[in-house]
Amino acid sequence: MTYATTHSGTTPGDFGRELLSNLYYQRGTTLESASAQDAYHSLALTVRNRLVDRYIRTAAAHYQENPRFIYYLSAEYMLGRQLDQNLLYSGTQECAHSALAALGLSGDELDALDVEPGLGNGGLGRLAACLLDAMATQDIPAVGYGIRYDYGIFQQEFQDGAQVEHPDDWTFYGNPWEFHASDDQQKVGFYGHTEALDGVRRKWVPGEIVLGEPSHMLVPGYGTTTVNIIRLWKARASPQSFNLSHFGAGQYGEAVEEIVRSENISKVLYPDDSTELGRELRLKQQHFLVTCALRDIVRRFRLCNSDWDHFADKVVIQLNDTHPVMAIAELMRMLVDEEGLDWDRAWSITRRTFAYTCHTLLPEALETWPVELMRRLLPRHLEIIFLINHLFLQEVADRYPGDDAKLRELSIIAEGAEQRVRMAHLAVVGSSAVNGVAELHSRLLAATTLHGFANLWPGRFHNVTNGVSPRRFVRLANPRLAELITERLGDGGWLTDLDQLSRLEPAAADPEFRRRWREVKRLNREDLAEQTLATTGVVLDPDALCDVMIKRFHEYKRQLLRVLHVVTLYHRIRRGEVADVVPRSIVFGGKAAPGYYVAKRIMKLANRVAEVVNADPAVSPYLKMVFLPDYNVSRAQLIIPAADLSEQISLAGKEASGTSNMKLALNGALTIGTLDGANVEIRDRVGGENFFLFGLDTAEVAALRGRGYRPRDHYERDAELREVVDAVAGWDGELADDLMHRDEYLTLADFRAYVDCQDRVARAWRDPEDWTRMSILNTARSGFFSADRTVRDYCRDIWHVTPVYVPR
Ligand code: NBX
Repeated sequence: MTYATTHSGTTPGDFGRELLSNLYYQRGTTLESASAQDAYHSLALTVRNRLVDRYIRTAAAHYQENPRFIYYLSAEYMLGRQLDQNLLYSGTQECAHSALAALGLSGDELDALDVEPGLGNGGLGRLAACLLDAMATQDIPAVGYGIRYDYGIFQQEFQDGAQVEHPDDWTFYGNPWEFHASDDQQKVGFYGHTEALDGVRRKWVPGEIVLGEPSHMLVPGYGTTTVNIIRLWKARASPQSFNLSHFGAGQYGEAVEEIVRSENISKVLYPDDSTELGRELRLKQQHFLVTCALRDIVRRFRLCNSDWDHFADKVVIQLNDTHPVMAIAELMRMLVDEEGLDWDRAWSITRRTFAYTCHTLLPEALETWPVELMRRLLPRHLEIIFLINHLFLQEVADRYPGDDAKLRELSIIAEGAEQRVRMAHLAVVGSSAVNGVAELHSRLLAATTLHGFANLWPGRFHNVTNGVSPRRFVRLANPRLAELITERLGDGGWLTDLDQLSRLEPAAADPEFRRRWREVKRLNREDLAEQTLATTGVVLDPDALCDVMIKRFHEYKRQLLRVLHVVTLYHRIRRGEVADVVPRSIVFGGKAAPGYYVAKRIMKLANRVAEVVNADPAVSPYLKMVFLPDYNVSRAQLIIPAADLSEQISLAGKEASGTSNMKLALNGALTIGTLDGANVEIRDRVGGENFFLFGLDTAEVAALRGRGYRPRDHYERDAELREVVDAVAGWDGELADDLMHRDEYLTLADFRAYVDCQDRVARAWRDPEDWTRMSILNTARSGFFSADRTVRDYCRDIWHVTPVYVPR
């Protein structure tokens, strides 16, 4: 076998024979009697087999080199579908295609059975997946740790325009991509009490033990031999938990009660919802993840090392937001209580081991846990956190003598009616590096949200601008564009060296290249139109400007502003004022947290407006609007290649980075956006003349709030806005009322600038040659937004990890 990525060296004959063998021995059937699931699983196993050999070699090379490893801890991963990825990364796309055809199997039909593991909410989870992809591609020794939720992010459906959530039982037919390793089970304690040992050492006697059972999926690098893994933990009750005597007495519910309680821990992914925090099960999940991961990390460390003083040289643990931050207390507990290290030595190891990424600026999104809940659930961890805090506050007091306000500001424990543990503070205190996810975000973090810490430890604060996988979001999502780029650049090297896209710049001036670029976009819009028709019944015009807003529903992201503009266009068209109107397809995608009342109302409004717009024959030639249900990674791969315009319209200072902005720009969409998150860096790179900028910046937002913001003034001053808000009032009085009187996210303040900017977009669209030129330049200048660059930045500034090359 050979392991080159684009050509596996396998023939279709070999591939077909292996598929038949898997059908026979793994599924116990034959081609004649195989179900579609049988065929799909056998195909998946055949592809997976191509990666196993590379994985074994990777593990051997890592064992031999004993390198410094990056362990990525994240409660969420949005991996996307595995079949398309693994066919590409194993270089078997073409031979699988031929083999399936020869066997009379439909590749498309089997592809449709590949279920995407939706183990995350949005950007944070997808970033984790992109970083794993980039680490493997750059031969960085890494393991991702997460939770194997039985139910991923809910599936979204609309009933009367309202979001309805359905459970996502993603492994219902089994998951051919994972390997179970019940031998590596870990025990995780909860509740109980603590007892004195010597000095600061104490013994935790848990009141309940749950087992963590790992399975892993392969994370192949592209164009290299390395295959890393992501290890996901599932909660299992011990075999003794089944209560036989209850069962014998016919009490079936009671018989399995303990099993259910234990196994609920990994039952379901929490939909991000700031209003619903404080739930015991969520804290249990976090502790479960970090305990299993840390024990596994220590097990791996001990394979090649024995001295704790080398731990922080061999292990770096990246905390993806605050969700895994309990790991800091758990590592201290292991080192002090179990291993008998003295506190200072344990603290030095711990602090050097961890690094923390923050993904927000919203103070309300910073996670805190009630002290009383933690005392009950994790009594020893709480004691440790109090001791960490005590020692930390002494340091603060030395630095700011007599400054009680400083102590209150920085303390890990928030005082109030109810004491709470501030997880972000614990993260900063217990880590050697803290980073934001875009330049503006990192700057604002240090200036506002974590200001006090940045003053205390300026050297600890970094920026690492997010990036996305060009393999998934260009090569897999947009094969037509990838082919055109490869043809122009001579080879596919750009897929692992995205800066090479800059060599496309001269092509922007080449009319023939522009024609082909447009042709690719047009075909992609046709694909989107076809899928849209099939899933929603809405007919899109593949020649219309494809105007896309895809992201989680949140007020700060201002989907409402997008809707206000659509209503503006609707009114203009109805009045016959079409001078500045070009045919547009408005495409929405995104889920709202089930408990997020306002986001759900905005969503319903969007669906209502779509209904009105699409039903009006006078408007249809100019405007169509569709809300594609159940936005996920696979849907993203369909929508992004078709997009001409990327809506990145959050209120300045609210979006940490955004990553759909990067995916869309890379695929040649022009951005209409505010100076927020990574939009700033996108604009710097693609050039202000190729970017539609509008709206208040962070300084203007602060100034406006300082003066006292009165949304009603905008309503009264702007007749067109008045008409729009009045129309909204007819559909949803509560939303209109909020806009007029509160408008927390300054939607009305940015309305005029946004609508005028959209008029500039329309005028630009009227010149296809110039639009195409700008589109090509957006792609050519977006190489910086590769997750490979992000990983290199982490390696250089934070991880200090170097590649280990795995022989072919
Ligand atoms: O992380 C997102 C930010 O909003 C984006 O600006 C950023 O680009 C992205 C990657 O850095 N945050 C995010 O997706 N958060 C969550 O999904 C989330 C999940 C659970 C939770 C809180 C937030 N409890």
